[in-house]
Parts: sequence; C-alpha cells; structure tokens
Amino acid sequence: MKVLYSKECLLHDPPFEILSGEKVPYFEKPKRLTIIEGELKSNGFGISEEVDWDIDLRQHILRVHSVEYLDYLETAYELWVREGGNKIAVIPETFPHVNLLPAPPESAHITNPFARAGLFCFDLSCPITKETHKATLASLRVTLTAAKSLVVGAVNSAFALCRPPGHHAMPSLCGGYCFLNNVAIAARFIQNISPSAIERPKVAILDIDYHHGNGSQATFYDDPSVLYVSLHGENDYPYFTGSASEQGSGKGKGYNVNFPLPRGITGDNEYCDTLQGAVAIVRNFEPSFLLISLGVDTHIDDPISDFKVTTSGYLRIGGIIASIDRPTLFVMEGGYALESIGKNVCNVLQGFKLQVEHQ
Ligand code: OKP
Ligand code: ZN
Repeated sequence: MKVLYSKECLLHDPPFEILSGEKVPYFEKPKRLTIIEGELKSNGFGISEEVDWDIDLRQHILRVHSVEYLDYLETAYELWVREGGNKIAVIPETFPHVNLLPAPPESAHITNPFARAGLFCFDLSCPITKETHKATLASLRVTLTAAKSLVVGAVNSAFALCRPPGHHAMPSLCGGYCFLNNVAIAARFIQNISPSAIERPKVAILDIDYHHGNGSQATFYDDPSVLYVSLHGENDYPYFTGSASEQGSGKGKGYNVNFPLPRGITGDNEYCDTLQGAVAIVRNFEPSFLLISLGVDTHIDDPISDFKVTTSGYLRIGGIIASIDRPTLFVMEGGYALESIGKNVCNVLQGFKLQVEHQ
C-alpha cells in the first residue's frame, strides 16, 4: 500500500462555515490530515511526499470540469477582494436558483464577483481563501500521482491522503467542502494514460463516504465505462441526490447504483451487509481499476453525520473492499470525528491489507 501525501493540502484553512444557521469552526480542517498521517506512521505505513510534477493537471481537470469553472477557481479570491469582498474568503450570498431566472445563466457574461460566487457554488460550505486553490491543486496532484503508480503497475494499491475532498464537486460547481472532483478526474486520468492496448479501461468508483457523491454521480451518469456505486445516509446532505431510483441515463443506464441507508440506526452489521451487495455489483462489472471515495464520517462519533459504524467496523469494511481484488486507489473524502479519524482510516487500510495477504 503506497500512501501519498502533500503538506500543501494543509493550506486551505477557512476559519468558519455556516451550519444549521450557525457560524461554526470549519469542520473540514487541516488537522484531519495530520492526525491520519501520524496514525498511519505509528502503524508502520510509509508515507511518500514525492508527488509527480510531470502530470499536467489542467489537461486532466478539463476532462471533468468546465474551463469557465476552472478560471473561476483560479481568480475568484482576487476579484472578490478587489470588489470589496471580505479578505477572509469568498462566500456566496445569492444563487441563480432555477426559479429565479427565465433561462439558465450564461456564465461567461456574469462578471460581478459576488454573482459569480453563487454561480459556481451550490452551498455555504466552500469558502475560497487566498490559499484554497493551491491546496486544491495539491490534493489533486496527490490523487493523480497515486493513480499513476497503479496504472504503471508499480503498486497494486495506493492511498491518496489529501484534502480538500472532491466527491461533491460538479463539473461547474463547488459545494460540500469540495472544489475539484479528485476521484472523477482520477477515473478519466486512468482511462487516458492506460496503454492503448486496453481501449478505455473500465473503472469502478465505490463511494463509502457518509454523504452521497453527487458530483461523481453527475460526471459519469450517462457513461457505461465508469460505474458509480454509493452507500450514504438517506435524505441527508446533499439532500437532492442519492435516491435508489437514480440509475444512470442513456448508455449509462444501470451503471449508477445508490444505496441510501437509514439514519440513526445503520451500524457495522447493516453497513457491511449492504457493502457486500455493493461489492457484488462492482465485481460483476469487472473493472480494470477500483477507486474508493474513502470517507469515515460513517463513524458513530462523527459530528455532522448519523451512522453508527465503529472503529473496529472499519477493519471489516477494508476486508470486504479487498475481496473485489482489483488494483485499488483509496482517495480521502470526509470524516470529522478528530479523536478517531486516524484509527478509522488506518483500520480500513489494514483490513484491506490483511484480506489481500489472505487471498
Ligand atoms: C463533505 B463530505 C449537513 C451539513 C452539510 C456540508 C457537508 C459536506 C460533507 N448536516 N455540510 O461528503 O464528507
Ligand atoms: Zn461525507
């Protein structure tokens, strides 16, 4: 298991977010990563900070995100401050709701930085600070470096220890602490750098974060070459996506699978039973590569989520994932219980390793 990490991921550090109408300290903190790093180190995992500077991020980002959105991420902070916005961060105040407009906005014509803050974002959890984009690019570079080592066959499994996370990020929207969709970009990256002998290798994304990965789902909704399977809290954030009836469209019909699970009562047994079913679907797809959106916000102590998975439950979860038996890239997503986040992530990877050695 190769673990990739970059200190630049710590640069994104907004002081607050608005949660349930309250101004609270930002949950998606840099400390999440340093705690996990420490726990992995004390459990014998080697951690590499050798990111691959040869990867041209822009080219790979643009396979998933629009050029207008990438331009927004690059310039938002500077233009916002220039127009008198608060120096701490860009935070939207108005959204172009579908019912507010006679027609969808032409993003290119909207130049007011305050308007753009709402145009390219769907909630209040993505403040853009001066350093946000630098950290976002580092997070993606960590992910793609790890993906590359899988594709070239240097390793059979890797973990991208990175933040900000990605699975909520849409082609032209940030939201849910996410700016660039690391896993989605990695899927396209893998398909494009794989040796041409295998035409467009099939990639499966298994999303075990507590929240539904609306951005990953949207990116591949009509694409049968990328299977998206998610287990998540039913009717919880991001609220408008994640039902079992969302199964893909056109050629992608059947290649999007959602498992919403009940809030408040889903513990180790219920979770692992459903995960076994999800894994059967992934195996049946026969992907060349497996990407795991690894969130540990399913933990019983998570402050913003509502499942009851225990720290030892993550050992089982890692073992079940290993039974898919494909080259596997874990990419860090959520998890906000700081006291247990290190052990929880470590247990997924150790449960995975133990099962791999066993089979
Ligand atoms: C990001 B990831 C709802 C709070 C919503 C944003 C949560 C983003 C989660 N109670 N705030 O999927 O862990
Ligand atoms: Zn989450």
